[in-house]
Amino acid sequence: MNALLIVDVQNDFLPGGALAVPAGDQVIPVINALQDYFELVVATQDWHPPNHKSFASNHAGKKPFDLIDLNGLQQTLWPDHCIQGSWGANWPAALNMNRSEAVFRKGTNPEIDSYSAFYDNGQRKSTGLADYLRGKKVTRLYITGLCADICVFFTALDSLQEGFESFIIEDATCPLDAKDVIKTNQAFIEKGGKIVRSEAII
Ligand code: VGL
Ligand code: ZN
Repeated sequence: MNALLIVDVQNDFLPGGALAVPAGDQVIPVINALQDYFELVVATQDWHPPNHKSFASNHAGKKPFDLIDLNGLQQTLWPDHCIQGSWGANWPAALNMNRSEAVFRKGTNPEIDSYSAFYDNGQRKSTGLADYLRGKKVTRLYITGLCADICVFFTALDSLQEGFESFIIEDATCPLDAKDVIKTNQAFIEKGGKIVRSEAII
């Protein structure tokens, strides 16, 4: 069984949002079109409390994109984004969310960030996504969304580790940093992942 995963397609990651991905809105029509080709669609939502320690604003003297040690893990500091219940955390109006059978929220613990849809950044706590997918007899996971070089990438690595045949649909993702995504895609391929384009599915 194949499943489509929509990672963090939220207002704050789109042009006009707090942590905007350049041209991030271009993934929306592609993701909308892809959903017709999957029996199961699932989404994730970055969902931070206002005191989340990945926010530069919660560290005196720090600014966005500074690096710190957060409870033993290297942490990039971000502008405040995807605050629980805010406009920025919400879905863009143009995204079809009717097909998503479940939404897995992540980044809720203020002490640790959570890029992957499966685990927090310390691999300490599971979101339950892997068991949910196994319960639905999913064997192949097709990953879309934002940002290609961060949450999509870490989700894709964990998907491989959880034993799913794992695909990133390249034109249904968009990077925060165009240089980084070349390296992250390469790392994904080296671990056995596959990069495809939506034309191969639609
Ligand atoms: C993300 C940075 C911080 C993402 C989430 O969805 O890629 N990036 N929080
Ligand atoms: Zn975040």
